[in-house]
Amino acid sequence: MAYRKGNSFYTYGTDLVLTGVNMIKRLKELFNNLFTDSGKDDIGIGIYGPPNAGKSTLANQISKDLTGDGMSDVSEVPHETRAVEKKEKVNIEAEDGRSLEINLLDMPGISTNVDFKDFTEHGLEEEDAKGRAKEATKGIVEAIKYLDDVDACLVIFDATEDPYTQVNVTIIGNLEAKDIPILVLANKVDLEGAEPERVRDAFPQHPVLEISAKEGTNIDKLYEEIIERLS
Ligand SMILES: Nc1nc2c(ncn2[C@@H]2O[C@H](COP(=O)(O)OP(=O)(O)OP(=O)(O)O)[C@@H](O)[C@H]2O)c(=O)[nH]1
Ligand SMILES: [Mg+2]
Repeated sequence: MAYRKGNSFYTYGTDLVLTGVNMIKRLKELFNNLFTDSGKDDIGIGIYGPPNAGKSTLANQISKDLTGDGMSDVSEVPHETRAVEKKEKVNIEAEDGRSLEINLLDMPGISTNVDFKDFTEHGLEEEDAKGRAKEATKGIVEAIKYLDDVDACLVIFDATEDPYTQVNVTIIGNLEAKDIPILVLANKVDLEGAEPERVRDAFPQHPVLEISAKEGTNIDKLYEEIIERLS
């Protein structure tokens, strides 16, 4: 069963690389004060990553495949998911007959700062953009709090983008510090510019699976890996 291996308490201190304004202080406190042992039985698998990496597309792909229903809205506008989306009792089966019941948690995208101008660029009115930015900031805090409740994580990156970002390194670093099992997913390999090997090079300490959440590529392999590595 995929439970946290340690109950350690980490002071992440000055190395926390988020660089936003007041949010940074808040994020530091959250990371530093997460308790680990929740004593629950369900296996919670969180989908973490930066905005637009394809977390919700993947959550929908898995949820539709295994339950018949979708679970999240998908959009090219960043921070579409601004509150944690849950799908409970999703039964994953491997080809050899092994199975695992999980609660799937689609997280808001983690970012260092949220600028409402990122949304006006996508055509939102200024007032709506400011509201979205506020909600997105809350969503990031919620996603970090949920580190307390997840037993394992899928960390998903857009393989067409530079994997060596502060956000990506911070996500991975904090999951490692809390001994949460990780499977890294290099997504969007259907796109011509995808370079999944760069994701592998950036995080050689973790297994990396190449997927296209949109097209469902390697999703069966993902089920095998979840059962193999995260259960
Ligand atoms: N080509 C391609 N596009 C993808 C893939 N996965 C997601 N996308 C697109 O990437 C954009 C963002 O997808 P989402 O699933 O909303 O991303 P997210 O990580 O949930 O984003 P936030 O909720 O904003 O953090 C959408 O336009 C998707 O259609 C993929 O495997 N291939
Ligand atoms: Mg989303």
